[in-house]
Amino acid sequence: MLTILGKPTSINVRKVLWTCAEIGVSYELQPWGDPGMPTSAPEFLRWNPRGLVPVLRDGNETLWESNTICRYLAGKHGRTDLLPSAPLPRAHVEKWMDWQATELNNAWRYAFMGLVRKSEAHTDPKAIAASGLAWNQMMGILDSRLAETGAFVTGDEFTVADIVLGLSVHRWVSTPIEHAELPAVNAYYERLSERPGFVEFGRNHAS
Ligand SMILES: N[C@@H](CCC(=O)N[C@@H](CS)C(=O)NCC(=O)O)C(=O)O
Repeated sequence: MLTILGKPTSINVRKVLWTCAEIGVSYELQPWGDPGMPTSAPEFLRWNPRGLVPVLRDGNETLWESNTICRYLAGKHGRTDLLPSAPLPRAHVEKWMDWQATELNNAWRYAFMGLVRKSEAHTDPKAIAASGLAWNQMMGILDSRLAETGAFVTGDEFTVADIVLGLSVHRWVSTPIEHAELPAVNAYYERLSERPGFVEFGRNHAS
């Protein structure tokens, strides 16, 4: 039995929950990060020294980093549609996931923390505007790619890259910045909404 550690409101936990839904694998969910289950607890830090969710426990093994967990689950269950085994198609999936975790995430953080989380450390209007601009620019890169494929980020097939990017697109759509006109991203959002996992773990959440 798999155990997923992490509150289901977390976007990174929801990547893993959506992946499990696509694969059809069952799990126990322990909502670490919710009140009364702090990720700073010594017990939790033994599983992830960064004190962040999600963490996956599979038997005696422990994994952290959401994108890695999604790839592990696809690989473990032989889902070569979600994560190709051939080196080049697989590298393209990994490329978009790495881009999501680094460039895209760095762009949205300030605007999202200020506008949605109402963080007192993120109230500078200039920094919010700069983050919104950088976020739209990153989403423009995704829009160009989706306009080429007319389907999913690596081509005709839905992969784990679309899970992590789909949740990022939902965050962009649901954050009150001035949104760039990105028709291929909007079409992608509707295409992903045909998948129950995206509706449950993405679209139905506030951000
Ligand atoms: N790079 C990590 C980031 C994980 C992360 O930032 N998790 C947040 C929630 S989305 C967290 O654990 N925050 C501390 C907490 O909620 O207690 C991953 O992708 O797994």
